Amino acid sequence: AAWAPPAGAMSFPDGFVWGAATSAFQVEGSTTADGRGPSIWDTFCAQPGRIDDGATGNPAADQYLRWEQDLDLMVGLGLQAYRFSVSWPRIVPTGSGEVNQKGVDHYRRVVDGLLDRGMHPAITLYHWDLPQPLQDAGGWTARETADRFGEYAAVMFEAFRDVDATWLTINEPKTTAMVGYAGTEHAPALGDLDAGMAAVHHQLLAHGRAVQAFREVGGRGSIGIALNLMPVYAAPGAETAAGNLDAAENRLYLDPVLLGEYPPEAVGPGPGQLHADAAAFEALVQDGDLEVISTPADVLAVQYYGAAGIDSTGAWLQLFPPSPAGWQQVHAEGLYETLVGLAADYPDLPPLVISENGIPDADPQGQIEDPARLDFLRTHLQQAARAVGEGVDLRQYYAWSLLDNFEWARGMTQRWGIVHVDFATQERTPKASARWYAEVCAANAVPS
Ligand code: GBH
Repeated sequence: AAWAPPAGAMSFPDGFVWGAATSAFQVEGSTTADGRGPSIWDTFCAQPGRIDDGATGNPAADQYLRWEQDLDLMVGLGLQAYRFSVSWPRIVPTGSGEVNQKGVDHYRRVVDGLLDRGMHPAITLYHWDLPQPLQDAGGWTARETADRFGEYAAVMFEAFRDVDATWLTINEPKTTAMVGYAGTEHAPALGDLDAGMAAVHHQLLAHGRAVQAFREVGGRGSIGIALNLMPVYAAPGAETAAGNLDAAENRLYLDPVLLGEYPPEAVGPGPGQLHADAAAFEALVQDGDLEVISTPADVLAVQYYGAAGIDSTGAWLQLFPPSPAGWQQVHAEGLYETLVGLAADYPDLPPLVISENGIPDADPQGQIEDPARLDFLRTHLQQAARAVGEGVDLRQYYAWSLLDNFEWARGMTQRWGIVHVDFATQERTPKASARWYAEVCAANAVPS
């Protein structure tokens, strides 16, 4: 029989941390302020036709100027943590060399503002806004970019050595590699699968270098990578294809980080595999790289949006209801399966964080009453609680997103916030889901 939630509330363990997430390019605006250099997303947005409504990173949700008000907004909702990302081109405007102190100072104010309000900072170092000069030198196809990331990460760890933060190194290396390098929907839109495979390896290497730098600096708090995971469901007779797709979508990132090896099934000519040049991929991996990538981290951050289905030919199937984001198949139980599957498959699994989970508004014009989002959050949190009840060590949860914001190629036409933003005035209004989520934070439980 299908699992059903209990009649009463589902509690989370004492000390569980409740928050919401954003990323720099999606909310900050002020893209030339205080010495910020250009990023690949500034370049991409300037190319006609890339962004549905022609939006750019300016002003987005204007958080570079409105950060203090947004911190107060979160306090008002009873949030205990804020996951934001640091814009690399604010810290190192050319991607290498000189550090821009004004950029560091901005995030110092934000972090101190969080601490003053009793909130926990979760700081992502890379959420897709690569400094353009590094892209000009090959971007993530170039091994040197991992070195540059390690240097930038060390700058941040030094500057925030005193802070008990949750550091997340790279946000969704899969998306950058497969949508930005192999594909063309995201910057830098190379459309080259071999470039995508290089971007996989070099981002993971960058993650490992950052973990090493964190240990060398002796930073407080914890560190890990943020991976978007997707349970794969097989049509009858499609078990091999489903295993391949799981390797390509999930284990290609999990196994090197947690086990120090790449899954051989990820790349090949078969259904569900990445049809890339396996020998070329192997040639990227130098002696010692997998040891660096698997440097033990403190947390694994999971971003969960939905599930995938596949048939024996490798065709993707729509097995679950689509969200207003066409790519998203809503399947709350898949979150439970993902969490317990991680615990079962990886013996040295560190504590887990859900660093993103959410759904867009049904109405692209925006809405305050958002019953579908409330239902999405409720059912996913019930599945998270179910996994915790079975022994999964889950410590933190972040809704995506705190605010309506710049949704990449969808521009401002797809709204993911639990808080509505009127982009004409930048006025913030909590949606029904935010008011409900405030109850969750206060009770440390999902109400029945
Ligand atoms: C997250 O990625 C991101 O971390 C976050 O920044 C983003 O706002 C959020 O999702 C909502 O989208 O353009 O048709 O090629 C989730 C995984 C992978 C989903 C890339 C969208 C692009 C689809 N994303 N995918 S398409």
